[in-house]
Amino acid sequence: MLPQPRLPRRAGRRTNLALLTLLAVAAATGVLAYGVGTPGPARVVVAVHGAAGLGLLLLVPWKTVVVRRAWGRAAGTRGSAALLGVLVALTVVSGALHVAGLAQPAVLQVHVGAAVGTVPLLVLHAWGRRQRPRRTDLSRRTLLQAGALAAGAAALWGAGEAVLRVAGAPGAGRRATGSLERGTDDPAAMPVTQWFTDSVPDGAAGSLTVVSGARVATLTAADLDRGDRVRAALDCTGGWFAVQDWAGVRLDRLLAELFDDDLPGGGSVDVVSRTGYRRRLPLRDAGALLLATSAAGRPLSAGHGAPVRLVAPGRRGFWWVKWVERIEVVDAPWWRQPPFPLQ
Ligand SMILES: Nc1nc2c(c(=O)[nH]1)N[C@H]1C(S)=C(S)[C@@H](COP(=O)(O)O)O[C@H]1N2
Ligand SMILES: [Mo]
Repeated sequence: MLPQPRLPRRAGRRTNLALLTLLAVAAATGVLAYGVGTPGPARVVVAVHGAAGLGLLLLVPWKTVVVRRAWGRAAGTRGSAALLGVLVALTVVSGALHVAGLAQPAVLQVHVGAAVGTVPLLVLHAWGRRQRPRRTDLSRRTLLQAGALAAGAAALWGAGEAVLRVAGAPGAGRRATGSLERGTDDPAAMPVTQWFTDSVPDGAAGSLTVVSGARVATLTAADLDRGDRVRAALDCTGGWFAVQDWAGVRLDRLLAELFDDDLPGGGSVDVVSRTGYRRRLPLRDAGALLLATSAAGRPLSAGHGAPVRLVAPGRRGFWWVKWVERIEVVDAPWWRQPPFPLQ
């Protein structure tokens, strides 16, 4: 029998709470990273996500002691605890590979898959070892330690970024969202991606129906070639982006023409695909949205949404509805929809 390491129980408790906090921050910023598309906020979210993940590494020496001490007593939960450890390690390693720009695009799917698998195991693991809050949790000493951990995590993240730059890793040129460039100004080289279970529809597209209240207009794709242009990045949560010159008609302009400027001040607009895939956006954003029929001067390909797709600058790719068949002005607020598409 090995002698028990003579550590105060508190040390293990603080390590575990710190790990739980970092994992919670990593999970929250991971979900948030899918939602943000504008460079400023995206940079912050992605940096905090990276630092939280790397911060886990700083706690490995302490966690090793905690695990060694508990291993003998935890026969019943060893299997799930070990699996949790493996999944967390896999999440961190695949995240680092993604950041380095290696093994794309599969490595980001591994990262997200392993992270999602971690959640139920972590909840069970932490619940089985739940702790009452203590007054010392907010002591000066604890706060200083938390600050030191945060500073260490930030330093590790900064060092990682510097190494990528010096090494000239493919990931050094990432966008603020973390995505890598693929197919800018060359739509044929841009990946064709669906969100979840959707697929490229076959058969010819019909007309486009635009609805506001009782009024209905029916258009063909040719009606949308108005020469409105925008240069914008399509940035997929799968980890790539491409900047294109998109052309078609601005949504505010089209709606004003069709409905003689008689539009509600608030409300939203539902953009629905031929496949049933849909997103709801605030009507006040219509001036920044484009119904695009071409990219880089060429008509859209079938995979990229022909004959017409939504271009939503500053929003992640899942907002850029392809194969648009119906546009409807509705009173409901834009957030009354699932936060991510369901198909
Ligand atoms: N109808 C429909 N539109 C869609 C999707 C989808 O699955 N179905 N996927 C979205 C996602 S997640 C992205 S990243 C872009 C990808 O566009 P691309 O295939 O032209 O590159 O389309 C968006 N529009
Ligand atoms: Mo995407």
